[in-house]
Amino acid sequence: MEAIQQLKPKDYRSDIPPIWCAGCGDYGVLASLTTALSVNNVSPVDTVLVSGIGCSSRLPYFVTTFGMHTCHGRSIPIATGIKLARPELRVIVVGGDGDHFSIGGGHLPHVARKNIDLTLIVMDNSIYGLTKGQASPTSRGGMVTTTTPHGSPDVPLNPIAYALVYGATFVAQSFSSNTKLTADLIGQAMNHKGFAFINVISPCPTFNKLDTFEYYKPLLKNIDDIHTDKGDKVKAMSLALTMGRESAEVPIGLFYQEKRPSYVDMLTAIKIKNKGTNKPDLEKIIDVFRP
Ligand SMILES: Cc1ncc(C[n+]2csc(CCOP(=O)(O)OP(=O)(O)O)c2C)c(N)n1
Ligand code: SF4
Repeated sequence: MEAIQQLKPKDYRSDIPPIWCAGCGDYGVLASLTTALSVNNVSPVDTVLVSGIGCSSRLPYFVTTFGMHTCHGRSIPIATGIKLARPELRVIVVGGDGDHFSIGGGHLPHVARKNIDLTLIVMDNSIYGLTKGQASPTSRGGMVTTTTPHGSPDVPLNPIAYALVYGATFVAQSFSSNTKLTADLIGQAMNHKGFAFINVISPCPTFNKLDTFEYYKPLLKNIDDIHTDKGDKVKAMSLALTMGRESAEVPIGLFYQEKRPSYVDMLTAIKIKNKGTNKPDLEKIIDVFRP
């Protein structure tokens, strides 16, 4: 990647102003992302932000990197294609809990277990914001929404446990107004080899009147105070299962990190091993998808 003169966070902001509601948690994620890009001296022209559809998925418009606003629930396969065709690019996926745990939920297990070199930032507001307040997979049991007028009968999905069980090699959680922690985690995730998942609890004050800033603030707990061995997956899972959002404490920080060859590393190793043999040439197969 080309070396660039260190840009300031504001230099990563495009001239398109966000159209999120006043007080939306997504502003904190945008601020954290531009800080992380600046601190890590990321070149905007070597970076692609890929999103699906949702309020949160508008984020690529507000940043000067390349961006793709794709289809609801399909940002992960599109981002995977970009990374395989252009492994030298940094690929960051952003979107909502609906995008990634509902319609796109089928992609998360596979991007995690294959350890594809992407950073996924979920802006988790436990509601469908863009479509005005339907229940999402992380909505609490009993929550009244436009699609659950009698209260949601469903058990909410646990994003951290989900990412851990499918083999993600970097799993973290943050809170949108804690921009210092969120920027730090995004930086670590971008520098991680393989698939990195960050669930950022990002309140939607317009349509979710339960999961508010005021509700969460007293519950948030720095995970480093109780969990220091980030390679201990059993402890990470136990924390994820016992400290959910409706419990007394909600841990934020890095839950788990593992070193495992990334998908791009594995493909490169196969290409080297098979060079000059009669095995199919992976480069030629991938070439079909290159512009
Ligand atoms: C295939 C398809 N199905 C449904 C929709 C309608 N739709 C757009 S965004 C959305 C959910 C948005 O919720 P989320 O992904 O959590 O993002 P948020 O708006 O809360 O940031 C839905 C159902 C769509 N655009 N495309
Ligand atoms: S509807 Fe909710 S998620 Fe969407 S911009 Fe407004 S506050 Fe944010």
